[in-house]
Amino acid sequence: MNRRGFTTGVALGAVLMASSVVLAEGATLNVTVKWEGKPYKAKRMKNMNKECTGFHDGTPPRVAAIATNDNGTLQNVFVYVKNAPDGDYPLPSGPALLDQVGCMYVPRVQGVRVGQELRIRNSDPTAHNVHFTPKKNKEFNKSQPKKDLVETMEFKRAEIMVPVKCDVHPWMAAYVGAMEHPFFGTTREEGTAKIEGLPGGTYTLVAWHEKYGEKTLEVTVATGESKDVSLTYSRADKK
Ligand SMILES: [Cu+2]
Repeated sequence: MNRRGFTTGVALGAVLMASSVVLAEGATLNVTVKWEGKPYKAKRMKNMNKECTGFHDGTPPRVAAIATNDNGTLQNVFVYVKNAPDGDYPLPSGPALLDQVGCMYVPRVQGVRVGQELRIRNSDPTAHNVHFTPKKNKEFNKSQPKKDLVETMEFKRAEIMVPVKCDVHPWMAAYVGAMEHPFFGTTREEGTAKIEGLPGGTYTLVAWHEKYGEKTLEVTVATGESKDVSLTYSRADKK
């Protein structure tokens, strides 16, 4: 390596180290999204066609829009810090994935970074049509006629949330949040999301659910602190 290349390498290493130090020293928010009341038992889908029902051993799956967990939490809630400071936050090293499995989107709700590659895969032996209907980004509408086909896209602007639908199967729905910063997460089977590397400060934490809308929480954290916070939804929140 020539002298110039070596210098560049050292400089780049220093920058990478500096950013990881900032992330390591930042605050952590351990977010739990609670569900108040009885667990929600979704009905089985009535409108799933025969071919797709066949991918589920002939029994249609439950409607996926509202899913509660046995530990009293709610799934598929996108949580994010609203007023995060501007920064040059590195993108994740790998792409995000929106899969189509059994004529359902997996995951149903997720966040990706602006400029991050989002792969859209058809894991079903049938045709899907992936249709993003954003307001601030460009519309994306592509058919995926065969199993294992992969399309890629990326968002140019931050947008919460971008609906995704399949023009072949009207029950299919997904929501993708495009974020300028890494301070977000989505609740799954544990009902929790971890936000790490947040600079100390006072923030508005926002929770978004497709049927129950938004909740907000003011949170103050110090650099290096790890804080447990929670937001609570109930049936009364239905939009
Ligand atoms: Cu489809």
